[in-house]
This record gives sequence, C-alpha cells and structure tokens, in this order.
Amino acid sequence: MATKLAKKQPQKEPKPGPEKVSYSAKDIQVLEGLEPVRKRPGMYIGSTGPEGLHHLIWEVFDNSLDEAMAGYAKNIEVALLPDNQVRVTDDGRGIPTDPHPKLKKSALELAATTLHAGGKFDSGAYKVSGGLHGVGLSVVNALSTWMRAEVHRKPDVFVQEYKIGKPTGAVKKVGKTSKTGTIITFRPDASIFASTDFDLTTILNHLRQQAYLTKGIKIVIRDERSPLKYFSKRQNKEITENLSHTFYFEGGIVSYVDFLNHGQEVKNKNIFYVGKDVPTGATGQNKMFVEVALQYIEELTSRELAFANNIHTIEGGMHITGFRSSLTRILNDYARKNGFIKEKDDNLSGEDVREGLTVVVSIKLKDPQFEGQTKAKLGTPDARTAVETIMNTEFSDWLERNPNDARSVLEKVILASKARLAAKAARETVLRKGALDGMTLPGKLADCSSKDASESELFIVEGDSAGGSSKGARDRRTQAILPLRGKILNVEKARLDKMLTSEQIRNLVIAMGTAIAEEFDLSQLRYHKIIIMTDADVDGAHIRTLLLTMFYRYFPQIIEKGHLYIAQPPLYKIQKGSHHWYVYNDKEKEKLLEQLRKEAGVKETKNQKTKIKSQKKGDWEVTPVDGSSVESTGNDQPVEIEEKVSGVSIQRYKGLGEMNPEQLWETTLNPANRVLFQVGIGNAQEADKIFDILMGSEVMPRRKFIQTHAKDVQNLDI
Ligand code: 0RA
Repeated sequence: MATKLAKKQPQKEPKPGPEKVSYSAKDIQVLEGLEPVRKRPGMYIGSTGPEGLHHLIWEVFDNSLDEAMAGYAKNIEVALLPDNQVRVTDDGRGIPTDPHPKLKKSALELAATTLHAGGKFDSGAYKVSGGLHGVGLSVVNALSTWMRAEVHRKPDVFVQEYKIGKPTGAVKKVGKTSKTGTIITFRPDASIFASTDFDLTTILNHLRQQAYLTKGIKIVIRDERSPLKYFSKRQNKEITENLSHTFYFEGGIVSYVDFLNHGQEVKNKNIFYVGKDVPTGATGQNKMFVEVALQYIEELTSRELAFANNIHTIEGGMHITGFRSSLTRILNDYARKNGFIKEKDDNLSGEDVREGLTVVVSIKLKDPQFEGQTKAKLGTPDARTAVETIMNTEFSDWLERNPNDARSVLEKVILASKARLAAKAARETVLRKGALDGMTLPGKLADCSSKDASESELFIVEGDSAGGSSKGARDRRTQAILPLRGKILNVEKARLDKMLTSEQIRNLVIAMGTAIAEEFDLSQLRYHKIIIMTDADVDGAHIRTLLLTMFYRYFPQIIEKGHLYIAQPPLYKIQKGSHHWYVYNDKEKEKLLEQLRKEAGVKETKNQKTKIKSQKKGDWEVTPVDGSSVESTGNDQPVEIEEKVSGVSIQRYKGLGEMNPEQLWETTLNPANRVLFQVGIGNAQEADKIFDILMGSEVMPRRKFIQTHAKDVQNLDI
C-alpha cells in the first residue's frame, strides 16, 4: 500500500529482485494528513474527470500488483459494485496491522489515513510506483465518502472503515481466517468527481495491459452492478450471474506482441524475447529488470510500446532510445557480416529497421524519473545503457541462433531501405526538374490582381462548377480561386515523389508559391489566407480531410502560422416574405423556424401530422435547388414536417455550385458577412491520430472510427 507514498529510503543493501523483507509498522514515516488531497485532488490523481476517477482503481490495484510482483500474490480481482463502489481483492500477505511503536496506531490505519507515509518494504521489490504522482491508498480514502479495508492475516481477519478519509473506529479483529490477503472497497465522493460512473471498457483495457506486463498473474474483473438473475429449473434455485473477465498471460509481453500482431503476415515466426536483470550505476550497485519482445510484420508502420514500472511511457524516453540504437546497430552488424549489405552500401537507417516492427519494451527500476508534458517519458539515463547493453548481446545471439527468422527480418528492412533510397532519388529529380517552378502558375488558377500576400486569399474549391460560381462571385482584387477536380491523392500513404506526380497537388503547391519539403519557404507564400471551401456533404468532408492531411504532413508551418482556414457555406436559405436568412446548420435552422412559427402564431404540437392535414396545401415548400420537389405529396409522408410555417420557404444547398454568385458572395466570400474557421495545430496530435485512422493503411481502426462516428456525420447527402 505504501508503494507510492514514500520518499524512498537510502539502502544499505539494494536488492532489486523479488525479496522477502520482514516488515514492521515502525518503518512507516508519517508526514501529513489528508486535507491537501481534498483541496487539490488534481495534484494527486491528475484530474477529477473520468481519468481521475479511474485512477482511484489503478491506485488500489497497483498496491496489489506490487504484492504480486514481489512474488506474494497470484490473484487479483477488481469488482464493480452497485452504488458506484469498487472492491479490489488480492491474495498477498495482507497489509500489516500491528501498531506503530511510537504513534500507537495500526500500520493499516497509517497507510489509509496519512500522506507520504512509507516503509522499508518500499525498497524491496520493484514497485509499480504507480500513476501520475506516486500516491496511494490514503488518496483514494481521502476522495471516497466511504472506504473499508479488510485484511486476512492468518489466523485473524481485521477490518477498519473510513468516512471521507477518517476512521470510523479502530482496526478490529472480526473473525478467523485460514488465508492471507487484502480487500479494499471504496465509494468515490460524488462531490469531488464530475461523474462517479466507472467504465468497464476502460477498466478492461488498462487491466489487460497490466496482465500482459505481469506474466503468470491472474486478474479477474467482475461487473456486479446489474447482475443477471434467473431461476434455474435444473438446480431448482435462483441464480445470479455477473459478467466476468479473466486475464492471465503465461507468455507476458511475448503474448502481448502476439496479440498486437494478430491476423498480420509475420516475418519472424519466433518472437524475439529477452528478460534479464541488468546491473546499473557506476559500480553496478543498482539493478534494472529489462524485458523486450519483438516481431516484424509485413507493414510500413511500426508499433513501439514502452513501459517503465508498468506505466505506459507514451512519450518514450531513455529505454526506447537505448532499444533503438541497439536495434539499428545489431541489424547493420549482422547484415554486413552475412553479406546482406555490401561494403560500399549505406547503413540501414533507424527508420529502415523500424518498418513493420512491433516491439514491447518493459523495464522495472527503482526511482524512475518521469519527465515531459504528461510525465510519460522516462528520463533515467541508466535505462538507456541497460536496454542497449542487454539488447546488444541478446539480440545478436538470437539472430545467430535463428538464421531463418534473421533472413526474413533482414530482407524486410533492406527492402524498406531500398524503397526509401529510391523515393529520395525520385524526389530529388522531381524537385530538380523544376516541377514546382513557381513562374508558371497553373491554368486552372483564377489569380487575384493584388500582389500583396497579406491581403490575398486563395480559395480551394471542389470541382469546376463550384469553381465557376466562385469566380463570378469573388472580389478579383484580393481573392483567387483554384478548383480541384475530384479526389486529391491520399497523401498519408504516398511518398513525396508520388505525391508530386499528382497534377492537383502540383497546382496547389505552385499556386501557394512555397515549394515543398527541403525547398519549402514560408516567406514565398502568395496568400496569407488559404481557404478550403468544400461542399457541405460527405464528399466535401472527405476532400477537406484529404487536404487537411496534406497540409498537416507537408505544410505544418502554414497551419502553425494561422494561414489555413475552412469556409463555412450556409446549409439553408430561409425566406419569408421579403426577408431571407442564411443558416449554417440544422440547429440554427430549428431555432429560426421556431421563432418564425411563434411570430406567425403557429404553435408547435406533438402531433403535427394532423396539423398538416388541416393546413392548406402549398403553404409550405421545401425545395432543393436542383428543382426536385420533396414537399408533402398529400399521403402524409412525414417529410420535413417541422418546416411547415406559413409563407416560409426553405432552400437547402447541396453544393456550392448551386448558389448563384450573389448568394455565394453574400454568404461565404464577403469578408464582412462570412464565417471562417481557422485551422489550428493545437490539437495536431489528435488530428494526426484521426488522419492516421482515416488515411493510414490499417483498415480496422478506420472502419471502427467510421462506425462509431457515423451518427455524428451531419447532412448526409442521401
Ligand atoms: C507491506 C508489507 C507487507 C505487505 C504489504 C505491505 C501489502 C500491502 C498491500 C496493499 C494491497 N495489498 C497488499 N498486500 C500486502 C507484508 C508484511 C509481512 O507480513 O511481512
């Protein structure tokens, strides 16, 4: 329990592996009470949102996992109970309950009610020194309206309960037991958290990962919140069934790699694995446990998952750096030694040797230093040397012992290297040949007359018909129009040379004037506003995403400097008498119609069908600009019923080409009226992820994304 509480003690005799430490309550150090936790929960659990809430479970779970990693527990169960309660059970030694000699309080009570208390056992086995800030049971207690600790230490069962962090009584012996272990149950304080509903999927994902990282430990998750109750005839009694999931991975991170590569064409059938204690520090007085498992697949991308003390270091760090440099070095050595690459050939680059790689690097160490924005980057320098050293010997041995796997891997990375060199040569030729010669502006471009970039705008529009309308509508002095035909190339997959063979993209790059890649020069940008103006339908959204991908990948500076915008053309024109309004989404439309209805004295009723019948036909119209009529045919089809307000006509724009130049100018081009959305790089990482999902070569995540977001897609063009 005291795992994350303690300032680590100096050690006389450091021992990293599982170690039986004899412990007693006097080793606990007491620093402070729990008020600070309730005052600033974010400091201890990161946030009071869903992440912080789930963090409570991780904190309690980590204590049990530490006990398991020290070799004392084999089973951990996390149960979600009714009333937003959670119960974590393990079969470890049980939290000590003996009284502290000076403080005269039970060790259990101290662990549950004081911050930054720790004992010598902290220096024993590696700890998950969990979560964000290294806090523990007491933090969970402070943020719970109620908590109960039950400890089984043969032959006695001890219990203590708490309310908002304070014991409601002493630690009591409540019975006899033949087992050992700890059961912590808590109910998060709803006045602290935005919501106290736990999410099963989040819990399963986190605990599955923890199970992979801790081989041989069984983790059971039970959802007892809404049990299935039924009467069994066969057993002649009422049965209560709960959903339960069990994670147990004999193979640890090897199983993890196997799971990640499931369904892929693998290169090395045998997964490389090493797991070893490595001495570190000047005199080798400290040790780290280093584990690596890797396998290559037939893919262009790579997946590198790195963990330090079971914490996913998404920002990487020293362990991953050590791994990468060893991988590159060992594969190059092997390739040269075995004639895969010739003396005159270039070395394989780091990028080459990571193409198609799936690797899990997991290290366990004392006092890990976490840095970076989200404290998810391992800063401990020794970790680099430790991983590098162990990989150097173990991975080269593995290559020698598995010549067939070695050959498959080498063939894969050499192909990657050749493809990269070819792409580089091709792009150099393309650039040299003046494919982007800024002097010859594309014929498609209707340029503006101003030569002052700061007042010039480039509208990228979709198709020639929209191009035509926009040309008629624009202010020729400052507004240029570039029509793109059809879908532009999917740049996520394409390499630069291939991308530049697309006329659409070449036109755009030449029009912008900045060139690309090594030649990119922002000061040559010919328009300080680049405005993507696509239709308000699914195709338009797709083209917009393709363009955003291209800007994100190849012209991030244009986004960073705030030059990229998205035009917001209206979706409807609503007319009543001599007045008209443009509205940009369905919500606005509803609001306006509601207002018009009120003005017209037409009350909204639940059952509008009957209302329609009683209305004079022709009172209302819904006319798409293409002329097809969708008005009620008199057979009571529920067609756009809510728009039926006397004398109101609603025009839905399906594409920019459907607007006449005056309308287009008025709504979308005229700087005085228009709405522009500025594209920011602030959430670039998020955007990148979505681009990857939508554009990358992995089909599953894309399908999943589309399935989960399909309902959010507005204005489906059907
Ligand atoms: C310190 C010493 C001992 C056990 C634990 C901590 C312990 C803590 C937690 C928290 C959740 N489950 C836990 N299981 C064990 C062992 C004391 C001894 O018997 O020597």
